[in-house]
Amino acid sequence: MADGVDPGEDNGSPASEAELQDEFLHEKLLSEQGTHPRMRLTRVHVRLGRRFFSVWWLLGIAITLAIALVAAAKLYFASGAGHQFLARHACIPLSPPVPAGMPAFVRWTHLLTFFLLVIIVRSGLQVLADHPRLYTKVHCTPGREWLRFRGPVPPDRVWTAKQDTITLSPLVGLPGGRHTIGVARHWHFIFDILFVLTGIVYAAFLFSTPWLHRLLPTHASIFPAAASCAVTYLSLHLPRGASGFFHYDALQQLTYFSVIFILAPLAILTGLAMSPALDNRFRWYARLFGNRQIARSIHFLVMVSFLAFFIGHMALVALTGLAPNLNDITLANNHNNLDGFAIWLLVIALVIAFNVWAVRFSWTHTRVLQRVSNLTVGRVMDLLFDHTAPRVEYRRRDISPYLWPNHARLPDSSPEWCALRDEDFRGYRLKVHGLVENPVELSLEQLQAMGKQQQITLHHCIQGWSGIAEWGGLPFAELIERVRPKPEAQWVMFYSFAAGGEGGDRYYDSHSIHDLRHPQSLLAYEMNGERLPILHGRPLRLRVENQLGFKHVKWISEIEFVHHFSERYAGQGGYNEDHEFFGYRDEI
Ligand SMILES: Nc1nc2c(c(=O)[nH]1)N[C@H]1C(S)=C(S)[C@@H](COP(=O)(O)O)O[C@H]1N2
Ligand SMILES: [Mo]
Repeated sequence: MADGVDPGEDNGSPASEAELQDEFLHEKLLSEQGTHPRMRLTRVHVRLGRRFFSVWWLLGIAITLAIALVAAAKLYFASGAGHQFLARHACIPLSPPVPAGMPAFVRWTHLLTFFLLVIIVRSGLQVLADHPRLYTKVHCTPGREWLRFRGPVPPDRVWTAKQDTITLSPLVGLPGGRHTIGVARHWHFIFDILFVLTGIVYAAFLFSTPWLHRLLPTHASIFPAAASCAVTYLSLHLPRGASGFFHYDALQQLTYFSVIFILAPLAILTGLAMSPALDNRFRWYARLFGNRQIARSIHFLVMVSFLAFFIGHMALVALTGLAPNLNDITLANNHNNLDGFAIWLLVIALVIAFNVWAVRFSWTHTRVLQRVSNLTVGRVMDLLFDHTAPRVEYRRRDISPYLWPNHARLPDSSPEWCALRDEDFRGYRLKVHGLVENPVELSLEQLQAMGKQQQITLHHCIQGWSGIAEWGGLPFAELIERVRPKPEAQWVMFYSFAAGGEGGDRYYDSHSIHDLRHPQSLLAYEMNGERLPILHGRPLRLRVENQLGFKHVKWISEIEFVHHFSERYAGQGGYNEDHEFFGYRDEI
């Protein structure tokens, strides 16, 4: 180790990569599965006012409503007024005729999108399971969520966000089995990139062919026509002349238009609105949706809409002529044979096989997945966010009434930290060493004397919750100036007094010097105008506002300047990167 200091010395020897993979597979997969509850539909509750209701009630209400709607539509359909309306506004066909047969780009992107969305939705559910609550306020106060997938937060003890996670069956979540947001995010983001690329290819073709006119509503008459379709469908009729998918009816056209031009972009835009780098640079962005948690809720509701669309779409494909419809979307003909059906079955089988493989691969080749993600998703983040120094600040009255505490372990199993705590951190010395000209050991008083900055900022946890707090501390740039990094120093390691997990290594993480020079990168010793609470990192913690929360090391014991983070421990950049396979940079 550089300068003869072994950052792992007080926590046993650093684990090798192979050991970590092993430990993860056998120990964690099996043990943690038992400690977090499995998601159950019976535990899903919505809040109305102050009370939470089971979603089964909602389902009951929805079914009742649907029956009432069908009854009303049937009455209207049979009435004179209904008759007139339906005659005046024909449901079919609105889209102009184009040469028969689906173009190849539609057929291929359609299949590909289906495949990609299966992965995106399954891994997205896995991400949601890591913080199974949805909010309308950016604060995430327990009890104020509008939807939750597990019981209330226990009021009588410290309850960390990590404890709050649930697990999913591998049938539902990718990878499923245990809570693992790190692995899920790799699938989610790699496939997001493929989804966006598919969308770009699709759009390029769409806008250069007459096919566009089948989707783009160009006349206001589409709305009464779509209403006419809705009455027809709701009264359990099929529009006359419904020839499957050669001629879109008005409602069909509007629905496809909405899925492609509203839902898909909204999924991407609300996904981006959860990024700390984006939110903390451009306040207006998350505000487009209200706030970051509303964006997260919309992101979830978009997924629900995709699922609802999928079900309705499949039902109508089947009802309006399964065989010709499937021929149309696969082979561009509407013959009445089973060729298209066979292809469709094959596609389903391939998608299932891929998912089975993906679940296995997630646990047998987790490092490979992480590396692929670092090389793709990481590069995209470089491109999008490398130059965005965070700068958004909130007002005092925006401060969250509650900030989730989050950690696997408090530092109270470190005798060193306990001794310091017992004498109120008077003997605390922050060691700053490694590739620097001027290694130092600084007391809290010395750190405070070096400068103080206060900032009210939004914290983004990788799990999904957020919160606003005021932080006071030393701008990291001041420390950089003091210790004078050598030219080869590019990264800085932060080591905590607290263990990262049940056994072994202490918590640590790394940041590029570039990020640490941002004006909002702080070594914080105050929170909300008071001494930093023990729960939130006393005596010293990090704030690096363009990065996710797990990179804000709490209870800092020492700081080491290195050439590259790969020189430490398993080499992925931090405790979570090594043990939980997180990305080494997470600005989204
Ligand atoms: N030492 C240590 N620091 C840590 C963690 C941890 O487990 N150990 N958790 C991180 C995570 S995941 C988050 S979201 C933030 C939470 O900070 P808070 O508890 O002050 O809200 O701390 C980060 N710092
Ligand atoms: Mo976190």
